[in-house]
Amino acid sequence: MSEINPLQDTALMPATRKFEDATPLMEQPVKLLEKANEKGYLFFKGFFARESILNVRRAILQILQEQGLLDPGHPLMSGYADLAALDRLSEEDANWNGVGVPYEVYLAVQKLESFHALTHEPKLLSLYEVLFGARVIPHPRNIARVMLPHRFAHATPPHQDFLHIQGDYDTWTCWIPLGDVPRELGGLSILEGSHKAGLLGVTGNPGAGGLESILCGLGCEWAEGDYETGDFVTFHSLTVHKALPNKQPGRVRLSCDYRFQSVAHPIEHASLLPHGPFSWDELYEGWERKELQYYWKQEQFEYTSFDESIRWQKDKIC
Ligand SMILES: O=C(O)CCC(=O)C(=O)O
Repeated sequence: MSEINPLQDTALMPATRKFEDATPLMEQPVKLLEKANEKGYLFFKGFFARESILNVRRAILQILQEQGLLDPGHPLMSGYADLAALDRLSEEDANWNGVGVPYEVYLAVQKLESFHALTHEPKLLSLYEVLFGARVIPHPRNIARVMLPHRFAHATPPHQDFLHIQGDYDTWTCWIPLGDVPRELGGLSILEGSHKAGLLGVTGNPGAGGLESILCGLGCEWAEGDYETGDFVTFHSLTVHKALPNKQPGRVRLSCDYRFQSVAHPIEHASLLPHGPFSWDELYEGWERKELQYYWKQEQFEYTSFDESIRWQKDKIC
């Protein structure tokens, strides 16, 4: 008889429910906080102006096009990859530094002012100010997810961001799809209320981040939805989340992960570094808005150091 792997056994997997739109709570801060504390996440419909999201999408797709990775037979904005070109990539190139794209692509994306500027949208900062009851700082270490459908691609496994960011538990991730991301294109799914379980044990996984949280016996349900341009989801650093598999053949899934916290809370040094072996001076080349550069340097942070040991508590398997 084959042994049951509890991480893969669908009979043991939690049920799913649909995202509820938290937009009506934006005018009711107490209720917004209650919801955030109860569920560990908030989903907003149509929060961003479509054009500001589509500008970033367009800029990233142009980079992919310049690198010969898009199918010229489809309109640019539909984001269809050239599968033959992807097939020619070696595993090292296709998944450089674990980010799922070649080096040239990721560097060019990280240099985009529009990609970093989204974290400074006043409406977004105001929302986090309500959540934290304090002045807020967006981490500059922004991550672009350019999920190319190549043969080395893996959906992001269930995990808690605290494993990777550390610093303060009350750090929230903001996941913004760059364009419509229906479930079948691999939207982000959230394990409701999982932040209350504390830091979970992990095992290795080849998807983004390399770690999968062990979920047995949590009794939480997955929440998910079909994201449209302008929607986003935000969640606590202990809230478990995962990407659904991309089932749309040939299509690239684009999104960004940003992180926010109170300026008064501790931060881990790496949250102030670029995502990748780049320098800020290199990334800032050609930017117009000086106020988006080195903006965190005026803060007096309390720093924490990275604790590697929390990433390898494999003994906690259920
Ligand atoms: O977009 C993904 O696949 C992963 C995103 C993620 O894990 C995050 O935003 O923390």
